[in-house]
This record gives sequence, structure tokens and C-alpha cells, in this order.
Amino acid sequence: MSTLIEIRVGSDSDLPRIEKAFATLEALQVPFEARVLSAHRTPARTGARTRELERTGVKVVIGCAGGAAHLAGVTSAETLIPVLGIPIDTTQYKGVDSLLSTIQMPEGITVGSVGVQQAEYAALVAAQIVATEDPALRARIRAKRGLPASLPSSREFVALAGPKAEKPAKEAMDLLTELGVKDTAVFEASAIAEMEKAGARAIIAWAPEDALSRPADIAAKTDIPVIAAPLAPGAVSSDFLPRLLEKGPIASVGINRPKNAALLAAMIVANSSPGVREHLRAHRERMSEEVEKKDKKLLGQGIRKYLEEMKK
Ligand code: RP5
Repeated sequence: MSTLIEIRVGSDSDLPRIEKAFATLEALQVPFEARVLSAHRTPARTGARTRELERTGVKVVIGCAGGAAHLAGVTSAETLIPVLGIPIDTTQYKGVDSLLSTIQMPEGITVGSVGVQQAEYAALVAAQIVATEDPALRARIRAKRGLPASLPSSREFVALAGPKAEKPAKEAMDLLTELGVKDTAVFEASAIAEMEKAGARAIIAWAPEDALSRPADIAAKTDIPVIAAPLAPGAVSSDFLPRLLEKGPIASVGINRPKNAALLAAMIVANSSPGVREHLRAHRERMSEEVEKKDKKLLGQGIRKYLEEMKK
């Protein structure tokens, strides 16, 4: 069977530290391939392989690195296949450096990160993404996780879970609509049976400081991939993201990035929807063009005039 999940590490020293990911996928009989591809040491080889991915049948990429952990991010910049990240533990910062450099992506390019070294959660979320199109795998995952055997339906539908997030929910829904995912709805976080019945292919769960455990609480009761969307009005404590991620299996986007949550959900849907993938491609092209335009303007005007205009 062809590879469905590619697990790439920045160094082979990462391999023993994520052994649980391999064991989880082997137990679930999901074909995967592991690669050593560094964002910094082999950028050309990494980029070339990434640009090939959409033609290979790979459905999810897991990027795993430590320190300046850019592997998942640079991968996502060059593919429309969903990318998850595993931040590797580090001696000096206990992996917080890896976590932040994996998860805090700019708007428009998205990575769903697990917590530091949570390789098993990453493998589970990746398998759950693959399973949205594979009922037999879905049944194996539900059995492994002790979820009821009855298989929920699955269609091009994204659920948004949790109240008190009207503005981010609107931003996410508007973007999903623009990307061709027309079917979306907001649910109470406890309405998991309803989200399953509605056929959700992904759940976006809002996680403000006072409800940080919400995404993991939802993920504990369903095999639908849960994308955490952390929200914070100002500075957060250093344990904000580690607390959000400690109980997985969830994949989180960066803080206050509702559009990146929507993008990740759309990428999951796009695995079986060429139409949504084309919308994603066009969205990415528009974004690149906007940045290029700014660069050309800056080159043309020079820094002083550009800054002056920015301050107006
Ligand atoms: C990162 O630097 C790798 O992903 C690894 O976690 C870390 C150390 O790499 P080595 O020095 O062991 O090759 O790029």
C-alpha cells in the first residue's frame, strides 16, 4: 500500500525520541515513511520533496524538529497537504523553543502542533485525518481509543465548538466559505454526538485561557480530528500552550490565528475535494502576490517614504 503519512525529522537524532509515533501507526496499520529532511541543512532537498507530495498520495505530513524548529513550517509553506508538528525536547528550554517555533506560524500558512514530544498524539491525529476518508481505519482507531463502535458519518462539513468566540468564529467561517467549504456550524462544546451525526470532517475548538482544556475534552470523546484554536487578549504565561496541549490528541494552531485553524480544516477537507484544494491554491497565490507587491513597493520607494506612508 502507498505511503499515507510522511514523518520527517530534522536530524536522525530525533528518530528514537518519536518512536511512539511509529509504533502507533504500525498498530493502526497506516502505511508511513520516515525521512531525514532538514529545513536548514538540506533546504533544497526538503523543498523538492515537499513540492512532490501532492502527486504521491501522502495525506498528512508530520514535521519533527528541535530548537529553531522550522521543519513543519517550511513544509507547510510548500504544500496544501495538512502538516502537523512535533516539537522536540531541548536541554536549555525544555522544548518550549521548539514548540513556539513550530506553532506560532504567520497567518496564511498553518501547522497543527502537538505538545513537546507528544509523538503518539501526532500519530493519532494524523491517522484520524487519514481515517476521515477510510471507514476501516476509522473503525480500528475507534476500537483502539475505546470509542463506541458505531461509525459516525463524514462529509465536507466543519464544526466549530465552543461559545464566547463570535469574532474568531466568524473569521474562520468566512474563510472556510471562501475556500469552498460551505457547510459549517457552531456547536456547544458538549454536543459531540451532534457534531459526529452532522458528519464533521474536522472540529475547530476555541481555547481561551478559561477553557484551555476544551479541545482535549472534545478529542477525548471523538475520533474526528480536533484543531485547537487558542485565544488570548494579551500576554500569556509560559505554560499557556503546554497546558492546552498536555492532554491531546489535538493539533493546535498559534495563538489568535482563527484563520489558520480554518485553513488546516480546509486542508483536511481538500484531501478528498479537488475543488477545495484549488481554492486553497488560489488563496495562497493571492497571499504571495500581496507580499510581493509590498516588497516591490519598498524597493521602489525606499525605506523612508515607505515608513512615512505606513505611519499615515
Ligand atoms: C534540529 O536540531 C533537529 O531536529 C534536532 O532536534 C536538533 C539537533 O540535531 P542534531 O545536532 O542532533 O543533528 O534541527
